[in-house]
Amino acid sequence: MKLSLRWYGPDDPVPLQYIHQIPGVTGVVSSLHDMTPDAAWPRESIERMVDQIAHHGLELAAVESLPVHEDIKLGRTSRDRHIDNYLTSLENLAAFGVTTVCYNFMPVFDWTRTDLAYPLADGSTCLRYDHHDLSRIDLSRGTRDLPGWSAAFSGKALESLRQAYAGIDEETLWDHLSYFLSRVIPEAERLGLRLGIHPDDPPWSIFGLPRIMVDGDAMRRLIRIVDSPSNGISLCTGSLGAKLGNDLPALVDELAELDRIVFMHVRNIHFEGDRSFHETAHPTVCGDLDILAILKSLHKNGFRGPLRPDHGRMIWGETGKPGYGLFDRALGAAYLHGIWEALG
Ligand code: DNO
Repeated sequence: MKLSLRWYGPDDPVPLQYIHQIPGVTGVVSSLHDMTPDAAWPRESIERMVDQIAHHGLELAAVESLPVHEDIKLGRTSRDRHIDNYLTSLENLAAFGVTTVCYNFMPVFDWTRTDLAYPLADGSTCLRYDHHDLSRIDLSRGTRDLPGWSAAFSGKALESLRQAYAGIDEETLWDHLSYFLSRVIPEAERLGLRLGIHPDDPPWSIFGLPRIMVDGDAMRRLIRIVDSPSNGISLCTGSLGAKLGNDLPALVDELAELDRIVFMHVRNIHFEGDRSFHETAHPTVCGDLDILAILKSLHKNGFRGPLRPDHGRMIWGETGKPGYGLFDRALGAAYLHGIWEALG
């Protein structure tokens, strides 16, 4: 596997130089964060990103993410234009040696939490989700009260998006995903790229919006839509693991054997109750997911893709982007590297 860290580009408070100093880390995963999903990614911008990363002795191990325009998820008539842009971006990425691209198909909201600095007994803070707290958030004035999304949507903009989704149930969303994949995957295959869908985080409906990438059955259905090694999964243990009943070591074993895991996000969580959890440090002993068993499943099946420690806590007084500070993710990377080395 290729041990990597997420890097948010030149504005990330964690510099590439520090990432390069973490033992075993050979790459970063990144994106062009100043692009909007309306336009194709220009070659010059991709080249600049790749060069900057290479300049610090690292490789761009995956693009996370190449966002899917909302009109594609909504199945609007403009979707073909946006898919054309997507194909141009893929072609431009392939021209600079990118092989792995992560995306998601979550309506309106990407990952969502109700607390970005939940205090733990040891004085560190972490990300927490509680469905009861989420359901009490009033969206009529936009996302100002939704942690991490405060500036994203005005009340009006959000209302019109929610109305657009009112007629879209899970099956319709699957249709829209199938349409997208049937156009994009053959091109990706031709370009030597592997696309990996990120599971929905959390893996259940929020704010009445449909969410479909929630469990093993959804992953199995996804890979059958277009049967190609380019149609894969960015398997995030913390996202899928939040749903009780998702047996991660078994699922990872099954999907890795089929060679459909193209990218791994590894993090641990502690269940608090029904649709309620908080994130913990990465080791198995710190949370409710068996991280060692998950890595064993990957190793057994010869996983060679990028793998990154996902969200860390804030420790040692660090401040920064919630989930994406340096210290706890670096500890996570060292832990994952150690396991991999021990597996031989
Ligand atoms: C959260 C991340 C997600 C992920 C996207 C992929 O920390 O895992 O934001 O990048 O869902 O499209």
